[in-house]
Order: sequence, then structure tokens, then C-alpha cells
Amino acid sequence: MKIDIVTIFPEFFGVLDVSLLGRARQSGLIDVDVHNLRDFTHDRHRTVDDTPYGGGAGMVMRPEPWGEALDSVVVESSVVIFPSPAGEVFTQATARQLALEPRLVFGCGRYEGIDQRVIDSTRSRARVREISLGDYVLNGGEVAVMAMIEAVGRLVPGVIGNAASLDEESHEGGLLEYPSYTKPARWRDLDVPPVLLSGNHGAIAAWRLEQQLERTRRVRPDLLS
Ligand code: 6GU
Repeated sequence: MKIDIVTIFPEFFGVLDVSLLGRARQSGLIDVDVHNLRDFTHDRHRTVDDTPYGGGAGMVMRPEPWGEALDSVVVESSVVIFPSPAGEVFTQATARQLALEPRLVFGCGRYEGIDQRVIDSTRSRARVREISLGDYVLNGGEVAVMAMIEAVGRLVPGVIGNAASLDEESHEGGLLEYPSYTKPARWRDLDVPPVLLSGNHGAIAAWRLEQQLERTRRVRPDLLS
């Protein structure tokens, strides 16, 4: 999978070199290029924003540098993602869809957003999605893109050694995950639930499902409807 990121804060993405995704990058499964939007400006001050037409607070990102930046990375097979609190909500289903794509482009907006013509004109050339992480506001798309890349990247075949571990997680089966325990069996007066030491695989599976249901009812009843 090839991932291109356009941002005015390329330093944000240094952390992609570490951990699981860092290894996926080294092995060539995922190839990430980060592009500085200011490299596509032509004025002395490398200006990327201006005041909004119609008035209002904040600044809007000008279309010209975005046009040039996207021209340099978008191809017909790209899915272009604009992180935005005004977008559709990102879910595990979104991550699964994006993990099947050969090329993703992330356009990170700052300030009050990007001139809408950039998004509209990109739609005539490639598939475009405006995607939100949830119902709260971040200062820009960078942190949201980091989360999306981690969620998508770990679903790319070969990135996670044990593919079976993907199936049992929260949000894959529609229920939250059951609680996990490891040694020692007693720690600070707290025992591991005895059923997990019983060796009875049927009883363990039934206990885990009950835990999933109880936890989901308690903290995420919306998932059960
Ligand atoms: Cl994708 N961007 C911004 N700026 N804020 C957000 C978001 C995205 N998702 C939730 N809040």
C-alpha cells in the first residue's frame, strides 16, 4: 500500500517510523511519503491560508498550493481522504475498506478548513472521502490521520503476524472485547477468574461471551441495537 500525506506539519508524522507500522514500512508492505504543503507555494512567505469569503472567524486554506500538491500525488486509483469534523465517522468498517486500497492520499487541513473547491475538484479525478474521527474538535487533521493510518495499516495483510488476533478484537464482532489476564494467578489479593484456569474450553468461551455482552450493555449499549 502506498500512502501520501500532505500537511503543513510534516514533523507530526515522525512517529510512523516506530512500532508495528515502522516495521511494515521497513519491510515494504506500506510505503509512506509525507509532503510539505508549503513546498507548493510560490510567494516569499510560503502562504497557505487567507480570510474566509463571507466573513467569519479563522482562516481558510487557499486552493492553489493544495491543487499543486494533489496534482503531484493523486492518480485515478487513489482514495483521497480529507480529515474533517464535518465528515462521515471513521469506524472499523471504514478501516477494512481502506485496507483493500492500493493508494491512499491524506490531505490534512488546518485552520477552519480547506477551500471547498479543492475537495470538489478532486472528486472529478478520484474517489474522495471526508472523514471524522468522532464528535469532538481537533486543531487539525494530523492527529486524526495518524489514528486512521494505524487502524488501516494493521489490517494490511502481512503487517500483523498473527492474523487470528485481529478477529477477536473489540469492534470486529460487534461486541467489545472480553477482559484479559496473565500470570501470576493471584496479584495483590486479586485472583484471575477461576474459569480461566479450569482448562474447560467450552466454559471459557461461554464466560468470555457473557463478559463481552455485559461490558457492551454497560458502556456501549448503542452497539447492541
Ligand atoms: Cl478528522 N479533524 C479535526 N480537525 N477534528 C476532528 C476530526 C478530524 N475528527 C474528530 N475531530
